[in-house]
Amino acid sequence: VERTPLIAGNWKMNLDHLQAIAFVQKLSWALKDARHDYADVEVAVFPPFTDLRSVQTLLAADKLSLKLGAQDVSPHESGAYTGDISAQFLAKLEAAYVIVGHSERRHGHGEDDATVGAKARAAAAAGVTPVICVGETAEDLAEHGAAAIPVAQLEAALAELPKGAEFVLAYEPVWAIGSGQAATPEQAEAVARALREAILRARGEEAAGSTRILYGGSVTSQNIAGFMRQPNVDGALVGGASLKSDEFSRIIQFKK
Ligand code: G2H
Repeated sequence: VERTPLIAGNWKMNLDHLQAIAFVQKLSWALKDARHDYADVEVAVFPPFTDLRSVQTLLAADKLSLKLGAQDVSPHESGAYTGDISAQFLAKLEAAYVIVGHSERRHGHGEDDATVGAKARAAAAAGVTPVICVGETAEDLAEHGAAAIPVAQLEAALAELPKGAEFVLAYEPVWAIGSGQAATPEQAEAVARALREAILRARGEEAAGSTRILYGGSVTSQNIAGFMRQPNVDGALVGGASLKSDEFSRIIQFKK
């Protein structure tokens, strides 16, 4: 099966809307220069909520096929949920993707598997593809090995997500996030393979063949190619290195 690689830039809580406009303009110039080098790669940026409208306007005016994503979403449709953002609002802003269950939300905001699953379901219902994040901590790794916790997190999320709903999976070992210590391509591949087998069990052959599995955790232009060479790794969720337009455009132009 051919899966279009996805390179996703998770800005986290960086770049206000004015900085975002300047950044996306710089990125689009860099990508226009490099156009032929990444024709078969899908690229998405995930700015803070307050930037989405500005970035959407820029992207709509641009001929580039940069996609827009959000970093989180409410599990609820609408109503008395102070501070929440509805998936329908994201859909109206033409957000193609939304990250759910990033470890910084699981650990910093107490999000459990059921909440992550409910967020994925709300996103899918609004037509926004959830990017479901899973990953083990250093303690999990020592105790259970690499794949057990990510697979359990995936299965719990899929229990909430209707059959047939499209999703992207991001494997982000917590020990590799923002640490400068990325997993090796072989480590990423081993867990990605286990995750694809779990998709096969839960969703069948078509979903297992078509679902993209990203690696995330200290991805840079120096290590991207090694991940992209792995048969079960279909892209990357990039944090720190997505905040520099030159570096991010080098990542997008990875050469296997
Ligand atoms: C993992 C990743 C992006 P970084 O959180 O989701 O961040 O590339 O900074 O490790």
